Amino acid sequence: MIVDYDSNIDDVVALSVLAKSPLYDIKAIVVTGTAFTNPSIGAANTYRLLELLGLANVDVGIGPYYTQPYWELEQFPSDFNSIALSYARVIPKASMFGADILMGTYDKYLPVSPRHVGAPVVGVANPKVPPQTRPADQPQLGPSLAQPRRNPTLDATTLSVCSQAADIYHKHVGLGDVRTVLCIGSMTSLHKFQVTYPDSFAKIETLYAMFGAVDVDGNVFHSSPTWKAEFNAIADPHSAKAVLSSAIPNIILVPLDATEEAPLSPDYMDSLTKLDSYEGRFVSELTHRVRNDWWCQGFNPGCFYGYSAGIGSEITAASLLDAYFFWDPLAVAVMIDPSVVEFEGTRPTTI
Ligand SMILES: [Ca+2]
Repeated sequence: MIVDYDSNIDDVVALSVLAKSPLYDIKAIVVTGTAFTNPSIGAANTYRLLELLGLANVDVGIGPYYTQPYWELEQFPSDFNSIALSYARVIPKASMFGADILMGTYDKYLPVSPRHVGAPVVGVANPKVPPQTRPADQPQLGPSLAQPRRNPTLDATTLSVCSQAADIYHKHVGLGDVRTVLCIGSMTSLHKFQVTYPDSFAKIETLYAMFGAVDVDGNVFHSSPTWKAEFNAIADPHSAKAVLSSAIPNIILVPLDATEEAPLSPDYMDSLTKLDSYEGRFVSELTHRVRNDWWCQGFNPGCFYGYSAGIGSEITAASLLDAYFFWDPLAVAVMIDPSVVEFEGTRPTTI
């Protein structure tokens, strides 16, 4: 299977859980560049996480930096602030305290990987992530964007372990035997695969995705007072609409309606502290750091952010259950044990 993610905190937790399951054989990771993630840093962290998880030979693809229609641009689009991208702009790129350094755990827990991408992210000042030197056998990135150049060949044997996401998808779905995809970020890379290699895309049989909000509010907290948008949906709704309107036979969405039943509750956080494997300690410390630090430093140090309580609210028993959730890990849990949730057999009609 292929995991398509945005290398954020809960993505990393989800992949750590999935890697331990004997039910799935992970062939490749795709790091989408849309929304929160800085893709070259996300890919570098992914290489290191794969080392930790014993998956050092798994391919990593880097998705487009922009949503469509800006996929192929190598320069920052002049009309980026136009209404056309207003939905994408509501999600800022990660800060140095967030996904880029995995709340500071990346140098404590993640082994150094001999594989890494070779260029610093343009436009993101992060003194704690020094520029890396590209080894001669690693792919050259584009001149201004943190993603590989398009591979001119379609031969799987010449595709690098680090290539554009669509090429990596094609290698494993079109030319290989992967039929299952888990998407826990925007659907930008998946849609790029859809339009670049339509015959390969048609071979996908099952898509799991943490996506959407059906009968509950969204979770893009700063987007609008209405809070209707779910993060992965608003990051690239056009790509999502194309993918979800395709002929993939089995599409299993895990929306906010389900994930809101899986908060970082104090009881569950306590249980994480009892994990004694290296991977378990990593997940425990990462989730504790995000629970303790998320939003608080930027808005009101010492206070915790909760949905209903609002930014900078006092920490209460209710707010602890109403802030950060196991969004992406729940999608993995559904893949491993579908009985953890109840299913409704409808497709969303509004994207
Ligand atoms: Ca994610």
